[in-house]
Amino acid sequence: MNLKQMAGIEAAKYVEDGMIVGLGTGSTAKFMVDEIGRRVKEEGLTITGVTTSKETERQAQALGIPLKSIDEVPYVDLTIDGADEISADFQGIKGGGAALLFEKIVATYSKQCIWIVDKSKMVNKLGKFPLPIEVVPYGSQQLVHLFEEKGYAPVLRTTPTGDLVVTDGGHYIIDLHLEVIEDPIALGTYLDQLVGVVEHGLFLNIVSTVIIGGENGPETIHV
Ligand code: ABF
Repeated sequence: MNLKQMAGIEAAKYVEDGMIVGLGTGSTAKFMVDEIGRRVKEEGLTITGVTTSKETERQAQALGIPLKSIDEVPYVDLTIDGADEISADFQGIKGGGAALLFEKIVATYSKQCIWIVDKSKMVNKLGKFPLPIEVVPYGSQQLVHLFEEKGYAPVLRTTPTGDLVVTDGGHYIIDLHLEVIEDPIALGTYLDQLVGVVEHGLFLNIVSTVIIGGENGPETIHV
């Protein structure tokens, strides 16, 4: 079995009847959503899904998972999502899939967050994975210049055909190549106050459980 699939299936076991469940985005989350769809169809699992991207919305709809928007539910019981990097102290970088804004919104209103990964995502310190920053298109070049002056090696994210990536929220993504982030809290605070930055991919003090797919089976860590 694919290690991402293993983590996705293991995480789906935490979903119980009646839950409002945040459904993440990315290749690992896809396996989780497929498993929840199987349980809905085969076991009669009754949940309400809240998706984190149009991509996941399409997948969940095709599987017959009942959906509501984040603004139609009082809260989310459990959000299950992927991650790009998880540090030794369980901070995360997300946004490789350009869905970080809606992912962070749904995670923020979730009682519990589970991240599902394979072991390649587990690192000592964050930063090897380029840090995604979601920015308003108007002024994005000014932010690129600002990040260049900071030595953050910014790159406006483009599609394989060279067009600028536009997120579900209508924004651009600037990826920062930092190599190592010594103080994610301080960096997050700095990024939060920049005019034109909508959100960043540092997911700090958010996750409650990490499930890692591995050759010897899934490893579950309660943070
Ligand atoms: C999503 O999961 C994104 O935030 C992140 O980029 C992605 C991880 O990608 P994958 O599961 O495809 O490795 O939540």
